[in-house]
Amino acid sequence: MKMESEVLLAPNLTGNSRDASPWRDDFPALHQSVHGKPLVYLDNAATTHKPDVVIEAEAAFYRRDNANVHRGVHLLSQRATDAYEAAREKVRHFINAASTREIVFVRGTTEAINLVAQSHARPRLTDADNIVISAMEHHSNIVPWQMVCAQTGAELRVVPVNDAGELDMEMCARLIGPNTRLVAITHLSNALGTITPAARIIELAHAQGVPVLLDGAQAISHLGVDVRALDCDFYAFSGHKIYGPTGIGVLYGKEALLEAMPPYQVGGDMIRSVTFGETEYNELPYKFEAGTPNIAGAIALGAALDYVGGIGIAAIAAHEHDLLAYATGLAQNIEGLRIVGTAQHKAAVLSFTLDGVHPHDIGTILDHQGVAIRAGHHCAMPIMQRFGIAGTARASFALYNTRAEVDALMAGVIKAREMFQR
Ligand code: 7TS
Repeated sequence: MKMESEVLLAPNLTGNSRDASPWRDDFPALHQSVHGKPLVYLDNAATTHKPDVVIEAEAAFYRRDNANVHRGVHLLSQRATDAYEAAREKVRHFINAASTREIVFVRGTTEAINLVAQSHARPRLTDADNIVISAMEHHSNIVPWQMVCAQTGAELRVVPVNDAGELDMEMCARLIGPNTRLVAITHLSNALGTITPAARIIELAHAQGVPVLLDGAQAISHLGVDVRALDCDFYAFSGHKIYGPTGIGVLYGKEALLEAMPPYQVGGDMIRSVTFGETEYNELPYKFEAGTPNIAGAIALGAALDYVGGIGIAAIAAHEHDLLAYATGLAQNIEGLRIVGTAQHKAAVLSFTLDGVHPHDIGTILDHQGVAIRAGHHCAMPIMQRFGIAGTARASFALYNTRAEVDALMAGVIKAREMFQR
């Protein structure tokens, strides 16, 4: 009799042509063993690996151009400034913003959202107002709003999700009212993989004159993001989730909104003139970039966006869609496995529980098979509470993953179940 794992994995042993990623060799860190097994990296929602072009771009800056930006008359400073500003243009182009004045370099999604909460929302909020978020937000898109609500007495309203992990759009329409000052919603859920109906949410909010922030931490590397087509007011993402470095990210904001906002942090590089009597702030986007920025990080993020743009998000999305569909099909055949997040529109994330096996045990057993996943609440505790669970095991896909890696994941899951059923 065949073992269940053999039956499950049989389709792939034929050497399916889709079982490959033409981009895999671009990523040096993927070619290693962990615990004596080839690394299968399926924790891409936490952070992606970096291609050589990104690593080289960062190293080249330090080897050749290293200098501070926007201040030196010397050649290296001019080269550093040119490269930093060229990276800003690459970001603008990648998300189709109207102007580089709308592209603020920050540390990442978390900082971008805090900036909007404190600089845009806080001065506008009273105890009669509210902010609308959803039940499937990452803590980074919950806690900044909780804090600004505590500071102002405003109410935090939460759009519920259904059992599939889809937003309740009827409730969404009802919760956005005349006293709503901002809607802040994820574009793609890190915990469930749900793609939210961002365009529809923006339409609903704009009908009431309410601006919308999209948390694009996950969406940026999986969906094509066109901020002008979406007509979102703010868009936040992190470089490290789109094959770029950690410590660099982007806040996009419509120029008129950014113009009306006070600086978030103050100090060097964001001023035009200072006397002890008063300070005149610099123009956009520098008003929001206090202190020496992550110059090398921005340049390397630019290289990452060039890399992704060169492949094309459509090709990446098709590859990842194939992996997710393949993984979902296999997962549905594993006894005791429950997929958490079964929205009609999903990308790149397979979250699941396994009867009788704690997610951390799944993660540990998989790690010993060389398979890296994340286990736990994924910094989205409220959505775990919504599903009545403490956490899930989560596999998340990137452009370099293969069907063979999905097979390794499923073989590990079956092994975990067999170990715990004994
Ligand atoms: N928003 C979403 C939807 C995220 O997935 C994350 C990080 C953040 C915000 C915060 O991004 P940061 O770069 O500022 O930290 N998500 C995850 C994750 O799913 N596993 O580790 C980090």
